[in-house]
Amino acid sequence: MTTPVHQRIRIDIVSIFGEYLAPLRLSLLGRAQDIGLVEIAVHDLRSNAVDVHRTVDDAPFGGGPGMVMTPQPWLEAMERIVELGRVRFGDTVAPIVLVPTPSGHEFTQRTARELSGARWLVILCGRYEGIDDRVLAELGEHYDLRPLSIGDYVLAGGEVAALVMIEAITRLIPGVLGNAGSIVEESHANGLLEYPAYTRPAVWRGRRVPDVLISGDHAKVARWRRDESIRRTAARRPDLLRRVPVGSLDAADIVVLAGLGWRLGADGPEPG
Ligand code: JCQ
Repeated sequence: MTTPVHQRIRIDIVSIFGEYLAPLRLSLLGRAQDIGLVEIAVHDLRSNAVDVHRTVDDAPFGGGPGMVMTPQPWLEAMERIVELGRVRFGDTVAPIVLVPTPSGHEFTQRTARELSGARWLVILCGRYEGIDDRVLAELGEHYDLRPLSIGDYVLAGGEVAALVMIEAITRLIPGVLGNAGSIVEESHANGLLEYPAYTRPAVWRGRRVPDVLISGDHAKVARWRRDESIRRTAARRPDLLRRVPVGSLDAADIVVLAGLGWRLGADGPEPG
């Protein structure tokens, strides 16, 4: 996997609760905007509503609880955003449109890595029971549209999921994190969870840091960390361990797995 070459990334966000996105100004991302690495604009969906009450939702056809977000303001918001973007980009760049939703494809580190190479993202934050599906049908015919889920739970709206995606994506852009050397993808880079980390003091409340970490034997440290990653993944995320490519496991890994009651099947590690 090569690191994409970077120009500034533009992110347009549509929401009815722009205040939810205030944390985007803070910390690393705030600084990334100050130095021009990242440009973020928040757009109020309601400014595209047509009626005096600025309505953006309505009862679902077919009945049932809750409200559905009405289609027209979304399309107008998108048209305005694309018009503004054209001023900046001309016709050379097309946006990737992200829609946070519990019904989306899984957003993973791989997704973040791919999207960290994009020039222009538009994120549509829905609320209530979701957005009228014709919006997705329409946008899907004109743009690279990605309904994405950050996990199997339901939030009150897409804003927090948008914050999660933006943080995961932008921290991979060179310069955004500050220390380029520490853009390690840690957990999930090698398909295993990260090994445990320790710092001083070497003894704290009677708990000693594992001796191997103070031994100065770098090969032993690397082996210990690898073993701990495997142990931790088996205990906490057996689903991930099953998907580790057989070719990425060495003889010592297979011994550790055996000690945990895992064997090597044709499709990868298997418990029992
Ligand atoms: C995202 N995992 C959960 C909630 C409807 C677009 O329609 C809706 C969006 C949301 C917000 O997203 C989530 C979510 N990943 O709840 C309901």
